[in-house]
Amino acid sequence: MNPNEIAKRLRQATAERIALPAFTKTYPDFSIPQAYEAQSAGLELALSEGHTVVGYKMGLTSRAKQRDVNVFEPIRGYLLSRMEVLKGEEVSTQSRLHPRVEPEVAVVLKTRLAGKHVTVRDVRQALALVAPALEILDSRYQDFSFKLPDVIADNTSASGFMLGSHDYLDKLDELPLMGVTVKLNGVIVETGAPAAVLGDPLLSVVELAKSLARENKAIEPGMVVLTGGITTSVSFKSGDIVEVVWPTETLSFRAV
Ligand code: OOG
Ligand code: MG
Repeated sequence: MNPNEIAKRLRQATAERIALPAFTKTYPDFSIPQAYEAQSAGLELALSEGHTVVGYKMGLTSRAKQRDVNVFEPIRGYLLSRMEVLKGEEVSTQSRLHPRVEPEVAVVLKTRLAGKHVTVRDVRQALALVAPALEILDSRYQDFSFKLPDVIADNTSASGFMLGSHDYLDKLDELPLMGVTVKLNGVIVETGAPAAVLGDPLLSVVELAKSLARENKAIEPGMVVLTGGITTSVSFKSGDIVEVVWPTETLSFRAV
């Protein structure tokens, strides 16, 4: 399978809101390296359309998420500026296929983080901000059903993200066991803590740096990194009120 062709079909599925069957159904040999090539080709398409990269995301870094999609290996994707949803903004379901939301910890770096030998200490030194966050997912595949190469090619289902305004940089030791809940129309539907993400979400940043190093890329200063869903993702539809409740801040939106 040609990575450019895959990227184009995923782009079209996003634009026309028509879900695709997973590529691995037709091409069982679709490999992980080919999938990252397709992801890069998709990024090139986005850049050629004038979009800009504002960061990266890790996925499938918690057991809950791995079970969610039956894929048991962390993956990486990129974040575009247009994906950011500001606090108070509504989230469109019209422009998405089958959106879901999940609570995450986000970090912003002040210095470059590169190479395959990055440690948690390096990550701590590079941190500018540690923020409560949520991610909006939208798989471009039918029934949200895919295998590892499919979801990598599909930029790990990335569709949106919201960052809180609180900074947990001086609470790094407490962060792993800080509770978070997800409420749908006022009802708690998921509860979790950042420790679900590899024991400490900063380890997810280490994994990201290592994964990028394989492509001679780095996490650049100012970039946002989503460290991965803490709980199972929650589907939402137009009219729903979604709240991700952190100890000091609630991130919420109305879906329209
Ligand atoms: C795959 C994306 C995974 C995460 O945080 O684990 C992800 C999916 O669930 O569609 O973003
Ligand atoms: Mg996620």
